[in-house]
Amino acid sequence: MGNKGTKESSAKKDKKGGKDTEGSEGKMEVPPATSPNPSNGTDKADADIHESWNDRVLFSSNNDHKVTKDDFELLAVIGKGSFGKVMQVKSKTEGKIYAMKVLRKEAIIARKQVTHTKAEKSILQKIQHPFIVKLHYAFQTKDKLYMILDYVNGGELFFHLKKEGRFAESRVKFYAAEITSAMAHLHSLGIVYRDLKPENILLDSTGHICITDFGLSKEIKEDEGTHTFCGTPEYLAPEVLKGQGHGMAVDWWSLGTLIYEMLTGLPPFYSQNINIMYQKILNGELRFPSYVSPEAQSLLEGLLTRDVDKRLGSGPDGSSDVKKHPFFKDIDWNKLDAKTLDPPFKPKVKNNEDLSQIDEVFTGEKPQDSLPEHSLSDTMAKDSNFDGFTYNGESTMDAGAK
Ligand code: FS9
Repeated sequence: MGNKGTKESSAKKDKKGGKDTEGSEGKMEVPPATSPNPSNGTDKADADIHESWNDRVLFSSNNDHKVTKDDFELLAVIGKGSFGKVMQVKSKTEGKIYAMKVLRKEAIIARKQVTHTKAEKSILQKIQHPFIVKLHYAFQTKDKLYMILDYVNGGELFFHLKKEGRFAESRVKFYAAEITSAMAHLHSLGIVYRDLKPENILLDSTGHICITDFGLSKEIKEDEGTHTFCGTPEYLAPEVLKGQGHGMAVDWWSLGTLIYEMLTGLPPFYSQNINIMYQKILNGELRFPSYVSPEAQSLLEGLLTRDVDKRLGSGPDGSSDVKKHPFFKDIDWNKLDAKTLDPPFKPKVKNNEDLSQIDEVFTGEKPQDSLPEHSLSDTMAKDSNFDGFTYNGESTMDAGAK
């Protein structure tokens, strides 16, 4: 299998250097309270990368062991971009399969994604949620940042949607509820996801939702300090297009577009022509095929309300307003979060190492942690970017692990 014949995965698009690739600047926005350094891409922010990165996020059986890249056997490439790549790896000490995201510091600095990279790491580190990917370890070498994440192998939700055209409403309800639960949790921590779209949502091997992509690295943005948008806009709220805000409500709008697309096969304001799509998002009429139930239509009218203050989910207790909507009336939210509701569809994967849902563009590639390690001291410019880093000639995580 793979993504052939469908809209390409964001990873594949990036590999091909397509312009309308990945969505925009960082996906996660940390509110000022938890983000002491909102000035993106500054030298100060660059310096912080190094200090805040190395972490054993969860404890392994051997608490004294410093985790390094040498603890992982590289199995396959599963995603690739100009910032780095994502590989399926196997822990030599635990025997467990993980996804290892490797990012080149140089590229992150050059594309001014330092703040977003750090936000992704610190947010993932904080979050424990059944439908959000878990970050197990973070470490670095002189040139690269590493994140060891759950390996999730049921395929992109997008891939399954394109294959099947559209989903039955009961199936949409299940996915929508799991995503709503994840958004509610993020919002409760003051985090706006900002990039809810089918490419960023995977299924795990049992068919539950797993949101894996938390910001950064899927660049395309020239400058993270501004909020211009370069990608395709179909899931963006009108206020984002107008540059008028990035509050929690943008996630409820995006959830609306996603639910609409799962129900009908296309986003609500879609056009192949990007300019027309912009206009439709700003002014287009919301219309439904007759097979969409009244409850679903009502939910979508609520979520796809252009006036931010009137949008479903924008109230003081926004998440519970969404959860209480009649569309979700038969969802037991406690059972949902406990993963005791039976997923409506089980991905055809044999086991945790099964790569059949991953695009062979990547899996055909020899896995190596290569991209020649440039010396960061090669140029003065790079040096100054890293001023203040606690780097001491041998990466803390690399020490003793040549
Ligand atoms: N288990 C399986 N697949 C995962 N994927 C979701 C993320 C995808 C990805 O990161 N693609 C990508 C990465 C870059 C980067 F620069 F970061 F390297 C650039 C462009 C695209 C890969 C497939 C996954 N994620 C966590 N666990 C997972």
